[in-house]
Amino acid sequence: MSPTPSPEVTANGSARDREIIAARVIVTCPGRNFVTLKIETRSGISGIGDATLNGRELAVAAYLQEHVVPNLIGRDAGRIEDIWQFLYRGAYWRRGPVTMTAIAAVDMALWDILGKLAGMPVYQLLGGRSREGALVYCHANGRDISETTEQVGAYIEQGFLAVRAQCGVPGVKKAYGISTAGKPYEPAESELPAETVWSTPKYLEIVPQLFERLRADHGTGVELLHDAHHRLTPIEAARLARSLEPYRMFWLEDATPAENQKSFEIIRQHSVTPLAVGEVFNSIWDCKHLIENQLIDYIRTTIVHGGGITHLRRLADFAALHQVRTGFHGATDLSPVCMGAALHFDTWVPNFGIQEYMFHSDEANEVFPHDYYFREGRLHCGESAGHGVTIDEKLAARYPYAPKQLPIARLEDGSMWDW
Ligand code: CS2
Ligand code: MG
Repeated sequence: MSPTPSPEVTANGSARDREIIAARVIVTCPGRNFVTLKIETRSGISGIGDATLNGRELAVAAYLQEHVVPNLIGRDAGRIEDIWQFLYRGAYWRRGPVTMTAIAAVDMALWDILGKLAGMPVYQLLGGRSREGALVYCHANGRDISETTEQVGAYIEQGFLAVRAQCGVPGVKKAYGISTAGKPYEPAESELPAETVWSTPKYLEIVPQLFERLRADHGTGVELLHDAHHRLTPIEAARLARSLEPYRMFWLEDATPAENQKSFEIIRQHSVTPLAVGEVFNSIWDCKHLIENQLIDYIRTTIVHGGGITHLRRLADFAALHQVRTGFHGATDLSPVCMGAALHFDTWVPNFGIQEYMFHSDEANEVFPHDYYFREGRLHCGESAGHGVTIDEKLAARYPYAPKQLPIARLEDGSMWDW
């Protein structure tokens, strides 16, 4: 009879140390809803992963609670790849935002645990530093061009090297991306979707004027970005991209809905404005055609919605073959846990482009203590083992879930449109 193999003892402890003994889903609402998965191992080391899907938080929480957590208990937390394959191929109904966000939360927590077991920051586990800090962009917006250019100026003063600019659209009551006076921008404002009205002709009128003014006010040194937020048809997107060429955009984002990846060929035929897409994607299959035909310049799919570090590593390597760079989504509705994991990825990934950085509320930063920090236009991950973000569960419990959904958009004639 062959001797039972003794549990491997490796640099990251023994299989027994790494055995998953508990996992729990934490829903909290410090300023906005966040879902976090915490995985505990027999060694006492635990890790956390972000599982927040804006407006669908409880769908992911239930998926984790009912279909993932029971499958984790007893597994070796060091078998990150095998657990990813189990959760992806074992789901049968594979892919989709809920499933891939749940898998991402497990994956982030397991990389966090591995880092702690090995005594290394996650970027080191991935292959080490490729840069000192990740170039970030923040969000400037205003009810009109003057308010917006003023906010862009203020961010440049604060040391930002790249700024996304969105402004109100005359004749459109609630244009995308404009904060309500004095409050940070948070689109999921109501229990049921708020109805907004959209007009592409009015929008296409004002956007080139906005960026003409921004270049006139702030020169060519600052990187300028804009998010069309899935609102345009391909030919309208081509028109906007071409009209922005004189202002040298860093990127035009979500120019047209990307289910039909081929439609980006129309934009490419008409303009050299760089294109970014992918915050709503959840796997490499959503962007394979876009990347291999170089129809985009930046892929926005990030750790929390794209199946975690394990899948994003594959996606980023595939993108690198086609000279496409990363431009991770980083809105307030992705928790500081995702930001922490993303920054370790940004620090390692060779084809890094830029990282979105929308500021979390003070309450959120207190619930999720972290060691990343902003300096001279870049975000720097910390050197602590793991991804450098923790959760204060006592404090989290003080912020109960508050049902909120994202708005919808209709055209002026009432036709349903893309928000
Ligand atoms: C936006 C997001 O940051 C962005 O680029 O597209 O704020 C998006 O509207 C939200 O993440 C939706 O929850
Ligand atoms: Mg966007």
